[in-house]
Amino acid sequence: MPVDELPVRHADAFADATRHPFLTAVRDGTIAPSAFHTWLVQDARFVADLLRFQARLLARAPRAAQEVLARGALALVQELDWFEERAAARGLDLSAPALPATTAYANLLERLDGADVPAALTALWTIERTYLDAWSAALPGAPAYREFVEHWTAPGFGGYVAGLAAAADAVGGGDERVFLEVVAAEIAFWDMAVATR
Ligand code: HMH
Repeated sequence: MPVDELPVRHADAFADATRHPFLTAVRDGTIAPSAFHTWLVQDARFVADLLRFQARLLARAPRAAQEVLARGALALVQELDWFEERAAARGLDLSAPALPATTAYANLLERLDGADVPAALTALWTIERTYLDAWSAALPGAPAYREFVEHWTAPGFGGYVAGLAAAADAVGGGDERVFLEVVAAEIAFWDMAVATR
């Protein structure tokens, strides 16, 4: 099925990943600073893990998917610089150890390295589509967090997500099990941040 049908078909799970209390608290400015800091440090690790997954997927993707994957990989490299700047501005140590949800998500990505290309593209699209919808729920965002909300709600990011959908659909993606595994990992990631006090 087209990947865009997956969030419709699994609306409850998708809502848990994209309408999480973390995001409403970022919108309202009521997020505990420690929870936000945990998210920031752990997400920088996740992006490094995602870059590894995406580079490997690029290496085995069909010609038609190469450009969107290569552009996305470059965006992740630049995002790692951006995370370093944001962390330094807040005095955060990005070398802090991975928490269990981050490690579990990294393990899922490693398992997906071994999945076929349609499944891996479906996973990558799900990863990015959940972030697009999640941060859209936090719009406009409290001033202290607005730059993060803007980062994942910018028009260019929406265009990237649409490009990934086209790439996944072109190879017959739309695996529901993969979608639900990624959505569960996203929920666990927000839960991890909120659990930090
Ligand atoms: C947990 N999911 C998580 N972090 C991200 N940065 C993205 C998705 C989007 O790249």
